Amino acid sequence: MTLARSEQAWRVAQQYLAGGVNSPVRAFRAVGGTPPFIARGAGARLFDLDGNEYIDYVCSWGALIAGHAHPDVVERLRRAVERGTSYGAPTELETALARRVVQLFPSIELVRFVNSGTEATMSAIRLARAATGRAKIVKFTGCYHGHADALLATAGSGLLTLGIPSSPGVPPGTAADTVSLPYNRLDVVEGVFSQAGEEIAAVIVEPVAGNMGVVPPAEGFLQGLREVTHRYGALLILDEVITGFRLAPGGAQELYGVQPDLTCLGKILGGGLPVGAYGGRRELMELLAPVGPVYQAGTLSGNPLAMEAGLATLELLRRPGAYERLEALSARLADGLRWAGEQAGVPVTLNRVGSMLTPFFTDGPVTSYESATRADTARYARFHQAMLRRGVYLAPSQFEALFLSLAHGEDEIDRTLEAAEEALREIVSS
Ligand code: KE4
Repeated sequence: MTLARSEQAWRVAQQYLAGGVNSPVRAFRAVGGTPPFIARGAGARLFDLDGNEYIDYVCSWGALIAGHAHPDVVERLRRAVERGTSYGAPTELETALARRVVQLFPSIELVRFVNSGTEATMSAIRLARAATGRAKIVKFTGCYHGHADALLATAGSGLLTLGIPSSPGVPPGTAADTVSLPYNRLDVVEGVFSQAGEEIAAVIVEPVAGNMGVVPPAEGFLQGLREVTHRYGALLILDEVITGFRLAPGGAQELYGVQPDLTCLGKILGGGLPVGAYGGRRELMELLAPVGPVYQAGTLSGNPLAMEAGLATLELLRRPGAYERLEALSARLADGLRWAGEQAGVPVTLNRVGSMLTPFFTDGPVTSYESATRADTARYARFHQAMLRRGVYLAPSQFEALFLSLAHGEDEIDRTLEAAEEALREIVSS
């Protein structure tokens, strides 16, 4: 397998793009090696500039649940682009996709489309602060909600003490209002609310964490967040950018039966084109301009091409058996990876919820940020490289999720498990 053309493209990219990429994780720094430059995708496969073929488990970080270049998505986009690409004016397409979201998410009465998950969470937090008149936000360490300043904050020395910036460029004052708590620790959340509940505008949480690797919510955790936020007049924001439409048609809130005040969506919603959204009860959403005073806007928000790709993707998810297929294949992959780890004598803890999963290179359960970060990232890196050489494209970081699409079939799972058995045997001795 050669990566000669990707290596050349990588050299050129670094002359013009910061770090050669438009999002850091794509640079493969956590796993090493040259990132393959992709020429095209088809179904569950990616093809790089050198003609190497990969079974894709990144799926554009979860967005492509229908697989790459699905004919229905391509056809709708082809027809749409001939009518123009953006109008900056209302279209019925936006209404159609918003209506679909409202049908699928009972907690959402009104929707606002934006262009990324970051914009969705940033705007939802502004709305929560306006609705409550409070400033503090509670998030969870290891959860990622995009790169808005207020969310690039991590736990300060004490739990209640001011959040500290997790990136240069975030002013201490901005991070100060963000309290970052340990995921799955409802007791700690209760404690913080008992001390400062009246100051807290909202809790924002990934209902199934995907950004520390997959860490499911502990039994009662989400329900507990719902109860404590309600008790103190704070809002519950579920960041369903990953889980929305993936774990169930109505996302994690359908799966776990929790009704948030606001929901953030993205990825699948745009079918691979730039879309984010946030939504909730009418009384909250009508605080937004132009009805209310909370300002938020966007040149390309509700872009007709993105709306078409989202509508086509959600249509494909309505087909009978779609979620059952994702569940069955994901379960087989997870079981097979666990078995391969046991056979090779490599400790692997496999966390999975639906069609999002992570093999943690660690022994013992992974139920928190602390246990996730005990994983052997160097071993994951060797596994990633060994799988890439065998035509399997995994997330280039231990702390991400692997995603399946409707385009993955038995053959992809068989080939992935064959590659994993060989790769694990190879790394166990290194
Ligand atoms: P974007 O701004 O990247 O569209 O969405 C931010 C975001 C918000 N909420 C959750 C739960 C997310 O997972 C994300 C983005 N996810 C990452 C992958 N872990 C996107 C990949 C990347 O950063 O390149």
